[in-house]
Amino acid sequence: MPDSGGGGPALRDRAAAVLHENDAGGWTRAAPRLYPHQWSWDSAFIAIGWAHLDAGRALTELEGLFAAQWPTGMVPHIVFRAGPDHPYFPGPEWWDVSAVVPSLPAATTGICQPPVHALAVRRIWQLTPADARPAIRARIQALYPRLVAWHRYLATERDPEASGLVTTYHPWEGTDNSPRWDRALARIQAPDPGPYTRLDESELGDPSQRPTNWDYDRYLTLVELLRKYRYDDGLIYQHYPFLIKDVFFSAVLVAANAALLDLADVAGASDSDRETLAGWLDRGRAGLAARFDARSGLCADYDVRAKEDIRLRTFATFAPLFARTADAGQRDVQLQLLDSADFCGHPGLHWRLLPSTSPAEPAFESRTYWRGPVWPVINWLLTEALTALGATDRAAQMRRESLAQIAGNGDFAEYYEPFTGEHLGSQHQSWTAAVTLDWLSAAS
Ligand code: 2M8
Repeated sequence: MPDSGGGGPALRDRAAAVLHENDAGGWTRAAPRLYPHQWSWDSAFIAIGWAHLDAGRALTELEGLFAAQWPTGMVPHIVFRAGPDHPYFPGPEWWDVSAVVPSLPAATTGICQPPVHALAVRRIWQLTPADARPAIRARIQALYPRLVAWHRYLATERDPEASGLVTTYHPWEGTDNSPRWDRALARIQAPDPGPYTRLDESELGDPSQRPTNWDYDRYLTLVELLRKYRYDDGLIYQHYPFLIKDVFFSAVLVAANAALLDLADVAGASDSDRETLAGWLDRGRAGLAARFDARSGLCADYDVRAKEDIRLRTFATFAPLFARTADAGQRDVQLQLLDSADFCGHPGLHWRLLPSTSPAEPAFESRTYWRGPVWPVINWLLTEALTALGATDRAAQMRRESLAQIAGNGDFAEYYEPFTGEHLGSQHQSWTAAVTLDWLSAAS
């Protein structure tokens, strides 16, 4: 009998049903109502879920996303695919991308999200049945150059210093209202995006879980500035106020470069691509090592504009683990920190899972989005990393507790209150269902 974390086969069926329910025909809504379009890193996790049901459908998810890749190589954070019956704020008019990139098949935003996509392609290939391999291999070969171009964009335009660290331009490039961005947002001069009406608060029914209007004023002001600089990375680097060397984003890129190297034979990658990927991988690891403090065990983001470290205890602290560090010293210090009272060893936690912000941080808020709650996708990335690092017992425990947390009720919540385990945010969140499918199969 598979260890299904308390959910049994029924949990698998329910997770699969969420993906089918959110399937809009070749692409999957991130959530049925709150997030009705195609989101970039959601799609990558979603493809991992689809891979357990249908490898071809999984690849279609990514092919559709990469069809909206920009000429720079950037994969946009949202592809606006849902029609007018599915409102979302802010919509395409706020980004006005067609003025700059007229050739795209659909409207998109002008920023990006962590590059989980190569991890998804590797999982799809691992799960492809033998008889489907020739067809799937051909499709991976076609997609591979686009993945390399995406990583090249991150390694060059988003890292003009060649530091190995990706510069992010906006809180929406992953973890919206994380306290990691508070000081940088507070420095934005005269934020005034003009009048706007948010939809998320009424959609969710509990505004206290969402970013505040103070946050949204700044998010939208940043969008206006990006539009003003016509999404030109050079101009943004010269003039724009929000530039962060994001260690979590950078760690995902390291893991994704390793995944592309793993796929190199399948994809028939050239020697030059292999060399380039290996170079980015080494540089990424060195960049993270430079942000790591062996005494505290913390890995810190860096605010390029303010020239200051962002020393906060959040999930991003564990960037070296997420990047599957090859340095045993870093690994051991971080594994200890992970189970310390500041993180998973906090006595009040309902499950021993990594919260988005440490309960010991003054900015911690247990019910508010990226300021405290547990996010299954982050814990999925961590279980993958722990497994790769040989901490297999800890990974298995995290997987079991994650499944138990999700199985508590059939809603596949977006995020979870760390002390009570309460299910929060959107329901039927696609990426929660997707990682459930992956964890269940690992447990069998
Ligand atoms: C959240 O972000 C969107 C904006 O992109 C929002 O708050 O409206 C974040 O959790 C983000 O990481 C995620 O990709 C997105 C869709 O699940 O929702």
